[in-house]
Formats: sequence, structure tokens, C-alpha cells
Amino acid sequence: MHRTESPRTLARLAALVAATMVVSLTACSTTGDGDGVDAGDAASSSPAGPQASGRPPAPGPAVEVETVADGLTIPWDVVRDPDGVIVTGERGSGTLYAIREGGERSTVEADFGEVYDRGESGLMGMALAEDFVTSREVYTCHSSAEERDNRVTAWTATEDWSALESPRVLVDGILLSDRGLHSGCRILVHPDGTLYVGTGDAFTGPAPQDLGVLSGKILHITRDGEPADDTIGDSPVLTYGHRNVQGLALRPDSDQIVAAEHGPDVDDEVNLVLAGSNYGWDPNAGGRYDQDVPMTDTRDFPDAVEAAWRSGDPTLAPGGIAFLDDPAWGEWDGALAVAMLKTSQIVLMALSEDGTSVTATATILRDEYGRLRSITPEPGGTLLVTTSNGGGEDMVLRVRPAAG
Ligand SMILES: [Ca+2]
Repeated sequence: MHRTESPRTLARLAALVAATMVVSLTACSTTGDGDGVDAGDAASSSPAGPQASGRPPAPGPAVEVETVADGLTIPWDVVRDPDGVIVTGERGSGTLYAIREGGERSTVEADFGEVYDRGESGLMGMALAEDFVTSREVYTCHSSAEERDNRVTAWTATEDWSALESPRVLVDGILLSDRGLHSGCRILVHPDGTLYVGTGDAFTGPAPQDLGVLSGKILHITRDGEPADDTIGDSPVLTYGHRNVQGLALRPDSDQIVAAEHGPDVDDEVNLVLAGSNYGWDPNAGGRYDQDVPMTDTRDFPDAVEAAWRSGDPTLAPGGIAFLDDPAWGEWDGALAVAMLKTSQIVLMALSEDGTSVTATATILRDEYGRLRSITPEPGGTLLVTTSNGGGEDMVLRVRPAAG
């Protein structure tokens, strides 16, 4: 390999270096996405990629880890309210828990109906309204067994977090595959009060390039469920041509929205979200789902947006993302933190100022807590991180830069 100073090359070098660990851990993974239990991606072709030289990935800053909650089964997302109450929900059971300082835990009743819990689906993303202090408004994305779709719902949390009440459907009809594959579904609340929703392509060939379908998209809606003012036409679609968006984050002190999504057996991506853009995923083969196509197909779609970062081969399986936002993170303050499922780590990525490329990467929590699902920043620079190992073994962790 030729060494150059280009960010893309550095990123690919980092991916290659990371491959050693990937190879050693994929034996534990049952799917190509590193997600779900029957993703079926293993059926796609898997060309032999470049193997790692054996050099470990660059270690990131030292961190301290505290267990906030344990005994959970795939807590998909986690939020923290302004009083410090932490709320998480299990993907399969749809059970929500409120965890107070000191660890006291209680369930939060919410009538999701029957949650469709196959594959990668169930109760997924969760977010609090920007004005939660006064509105008590909470947003969820879940898979409905009755309606056979994925849907975004607004709720009102009781003062004591005993229940989510008064559900209001903001978006429904997001495709849900029978096997529950590629359902997304991540919610990001912007300081202006609008919601960004990352969806998956539901393992459906035509979906990502079909602007009339809400799957394989990033949606942008008001808190009433109406299209925001920068979407395509009168639809809630902000961007299209995505495979399975799992992470969304707003870069501090900027207007940059960043997304992360799973590749098939190559090329997970981190993308800068540009309204109206095509991100180049088109698995449509006469209606059939063909994954043997580029994650960003600039041959068929010359205007497709190139990824800011891609994993190359093999994939790392990104989940949630968050920006580090505290001087205690030192040189990594401002970096994007990407939770990795299959490769059991958080990869820190320093983004260029314009957000279109990654200039350096490092890893933390590597192979310490298993598969990592979601990252939520807290005031003061700490991160809440959920694990995704299943079987009642999962935790919500609090991660902070090590003192001194
Ligand atoms: Ca792409």
C-alpha cells in the first residue's frame, strides 16, 4: 500500500488495521450486518478482502466506565432527561425502563400494541423533545405487529416517568420486512424542534431509490409529523439511497448532520447529510434484492454523495453515533464516536471541518463489553452507551475520559 496524506487513505489504513480484530470477532457474529439474529446477509457474496497486517488499531484516550444498569436484553437506545433520569427500552420486549441516580429502576408503561420483534426490528430509536422540560414530549420508533410497519410516535411522559401517554403517530408506513431486516430506525431531535429519522431499506430492492417510499431514507419532519421545509417535494424524505441508517448526530457548533449506516459485506458508511441528495444505494434487481452492488454507486448515480468514511472490507457494523463535546476528551474533543456492533468497540473519527472526510481514527472500549449499540451524549461530556449482546446480559454504561 502506498502511504499518502489523504484522509481517505488514512481512513482506509485504519480500517485495514482494524481488520485483525474484526476477523477474530466475526466468529461470534451470526449475521453479515452484525445485527439481529436472522439478517440473511450471509447469503450475499463475500469476496476475500485485504487481510490485516496484525497491527492493532490506534488506541484512543483512556476512559473510565460506570455501569448505569444491567440485566437488560438489547436496550436499543437510551436518553437522559434534564433531571438526570435515564430511560432505555428493550428492542424485543418493548419494555421501557427509567433509571434514577443511584440505580433505582422502574418500568415505564407505554401501549405499543404488539411489537414486531423479529430480526432487527422491535422498539428502536428514542429521543426527547428539545423542550422536554416543559412539554414532556418523547419520540419513539418501533415495529408494529398489528400494522406491519415501522412508525414514529410522539408521547407525553408522566412527571414520574411511570408511563408514556397520549400517543400521536407522526410517521407510519415505513416498510417492515417479514424477517424484520433493515428497519433502521434512529431519531435525532434538532435544537429547532424538528426530527430527523433514519430508516432502513427493509431488505426491499426498489425502496432506497423510490421517493414514494419512506424506507432507505433519512426523513425530516416537524414535531407534528409534517414534512420539514427542506425535504423533497411534499414528502418527509430528506435524503435517499440509504441501506440501513443506524446513527444520526448533529455536529456541535455547526449545521452538519452526520449519519452512519451498515454496508452489506463491505463499506459501512459515515455520511454528511445534505438535503435532497442521493446516497447511491440501489439493490433493486427487477424487484429482487441484490446486495452485490456498491454502497455508493456513482456509475449509475453520478451525483450520489460519496461517504465521508467507509469501512472497506470487512464491515465493522456501526450503530449509534455521537460527537464528543468536552475539553476533557483532549485531542479527540469534537470527534465523532461510532458504536460498533460486530466489532465491539467505539471508533473515534476526527472529521474535516467541512464534514466530508475523516482525518484520523482511534478506538476505545475495544472488546471489553461486547457489541455496542447506541451512544447518547450527556451534559459534561460523558457518554451513555448501550450494549447489544442479548440474553439478559446487556448494560447501559457511562463512559468518561479518564481523569488526569
Ligand atoms: Ca452511500
